[in-house]
Formats: sequence, C-alpha cells, structure tokens
Amino acid sequence: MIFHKKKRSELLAQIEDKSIVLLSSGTLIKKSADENYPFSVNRNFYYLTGVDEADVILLMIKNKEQNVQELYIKKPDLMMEKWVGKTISKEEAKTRSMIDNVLYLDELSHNIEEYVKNYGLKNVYIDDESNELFRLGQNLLKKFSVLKRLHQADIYHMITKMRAIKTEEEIEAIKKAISITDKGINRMLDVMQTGIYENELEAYFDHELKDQNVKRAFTTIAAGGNRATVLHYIDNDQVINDNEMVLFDLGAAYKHYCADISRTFPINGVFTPRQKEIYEVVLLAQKNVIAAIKPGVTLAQLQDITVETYRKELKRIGLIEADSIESVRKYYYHGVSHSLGLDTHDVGIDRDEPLRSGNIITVEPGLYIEEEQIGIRIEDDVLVTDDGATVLSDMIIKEIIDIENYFRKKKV
Ligand SMILES: [Mn+2]
Repeated sequence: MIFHKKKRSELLAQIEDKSIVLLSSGTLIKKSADENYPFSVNRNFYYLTGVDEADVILLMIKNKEQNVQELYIKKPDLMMEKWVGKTISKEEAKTRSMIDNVLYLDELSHNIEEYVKNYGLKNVYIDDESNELFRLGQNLLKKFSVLKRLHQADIYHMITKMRAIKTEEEIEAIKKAISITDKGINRMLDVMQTGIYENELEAYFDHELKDQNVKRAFTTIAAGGNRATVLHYIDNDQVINDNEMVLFDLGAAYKHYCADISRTFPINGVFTPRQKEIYEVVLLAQKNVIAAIKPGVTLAQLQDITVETYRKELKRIGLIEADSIESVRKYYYHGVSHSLGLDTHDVGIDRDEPLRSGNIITVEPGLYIEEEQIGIRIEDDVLVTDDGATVLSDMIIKEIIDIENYFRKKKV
C-alpha cells in the first residue's frame, strides 16, 4: 500500500547518509511440543511494510548515489506447505509493501557485506526496543558481523514518533475497529440479564468479531460485581448477580489498529441510586478531560483534571472525608489516557509531552470501591484535532438514560 511506501520515505529523510536500516518482522515463539504462540508482527516493521508474516527482514540503504529498499523472505518449503500452508510469496510481499526487490533470506548476509563495502556505509540503524524477549535489532547485529564495525544508531524512537501522528488511513482503520466493537457491545446488551456468566457475555462479543473476521485488540475484561475493582481481571468465569454492575474493557483490532473501550452496565438494566451517583461522577470526570483536550495539553495535565474532579465529587458523595489527592488515590489508581494505534497501549506520546493534532488517545477514568463492590470505568477513543478533540467512539452507548432505555425496550 502507498501508505507504507510514504512512511519509508519519511523515515529515510530523517536518517544520515551512508546508512543501512534493518528491521525484522519477528519470529514465531515456541509454546509447547510442536505448538507456537500466535504470531504477533513487530509493529514498527508492519508500519513500514504492511507485511504480516514471521521471519521477514526489511533492508533500506540511504546513500546519495542510490537508495535501496529490499525485503527478504523465506524460501518456499514444499513439505511445510502441506502442514501449515504457504509462506508469503515474492509477488504478494511486493504487492503489500510496494517494494520491488523481494529476495530470499539466504542472500541477505552476502548482500549486506556487499552494500557495506561498495557504498562505504558508516551507520547501521536498528529497532532496538528495550525488551528482553525481543531484542530483534541486537539479534540482527549479532548475525551479521560486518555490521559491528559501523556506528550503531537507534531507529525505534524515530518510528514511534511517526506512529504517534495518525494519517487519514489510520484514523479510518481505528474507526472501523471501534464500529465493530460497538456492534459487539450491543450483542452483549441484547442478552444481558441477572444470572448470566461473564464469559457468556464475552462470547457474544467474540461472535461479532468472528463474524467480521477480525481479532481482539487485547484480552477482554468482563468483570461483574467486586471483580470490577481489579483493574486487569481476565478470569471472566463468575456469575453476575442481581443489582450488580458489569465492567467491560475490550476492543476489536482492524488491520492491527486497535479500539480500546470500557463500559459499565447494571446487569438488570436499572441503576441503583448509589450506582447512578458514582457512574455520574466518573462520566463527569471523563467529560471534563475530553473538553480539555487540544494540541499543547499533556497527558499529565489530563490526569490532574481527573483527580481534581474526583477530589470535589468524592467528598460530595461521601466517599472521602478530606478532599486530598491522597484520599482520591484509594479509589482511582491508574492513568486516565494513553496513546492508541497499532498497539493498544501505543507508542510515541510521553506523559509530559504536548499533544499534537493527529494523536489518538483514550480517556478512561474509573472508580473502584471495594467496600461497596462497585468498579466503574468509562473509556472512549479520542482524536486530537487542530482546535480540540473528536470522540471517535461517540456512537457507543454511555449515558444512563440511554442504557436504561435500551433495557426497557428489550423487555417489550
Ligand atoms: Mn485503555
């Protein structure tokens, strides 16, 4: 796709002359016996190529006489094809990436040596995300000894900075993921009733995703009653009793672009007065944050707005006595926003860095009150625009009156 080609040129424009860039798609990791973990492509590699396949290498050279862009793929293995299917072909890799030169991996070592010598290359740029398991960049350096003589430079942060600003195509992909997530949530609402199991609701969400042939962005949280006070509860195996609420944190991924949505519903369709009171506080915090989003504001400032809202409101509803930041922390103990994109907790926006037009972030205040067995989180996905923000997930049911009406109509 033209998108990936454009991103490669933008990246090459930022690096020094006489440089080689090497990126790996990642490799399959063994799970047990003859089984591997599902493959998850290196997102920086995918961003630059559109190729979603294990053991593929992108090689680029910036050299004023001649730039080079090549993809290296596995040679077809006829026996493996009978067991697990074909690996990517040269034609397919070329179509997806718009890279004309697709070669086999057994030529890579020789070609690197030739390029380093013939072009007098000085720098090697590697994607060295500091992750113990995935030292993909370092592994490449170890493999090709000729690269050790070159000056090592980091390309990880250059790419993640680019990824933080979304293009039209990327915004569309995230919107698509959100719209599928919306449909999945409605499927759950249609069957939601007292006595249902968390995993049963989760299955209805998954059904929508399977129907649309997409995957989840991350492991679904479906937490009824007091389980909702555990931020990353994923057992999802308990029954939800009458008058309890159920908290969902979930999302579909479309072409690896993620939706990340949280909603909390009363299982029987009617908020108790106390549930309503707490829900309104969380919703108010979310609205205050969304209203403040514009270029220049930082994630740290958005967090302050959330805590400030809670400081006043939690005292008003009798949850805390002293309206101090410390007392708020007992009921709210995570950040309100993170970057969203090819990763659910996406890269490229630091806490104290001014937001820019084209950033997409989540807004997800919550309150977790163990002694009342109530956990509420409301999360939407928001695009930063030139003069403010657009809530990309504003079609997903959220207001108390809409939720109660949805259930009322269901019963008729
Ligand atoms: Mn989130």
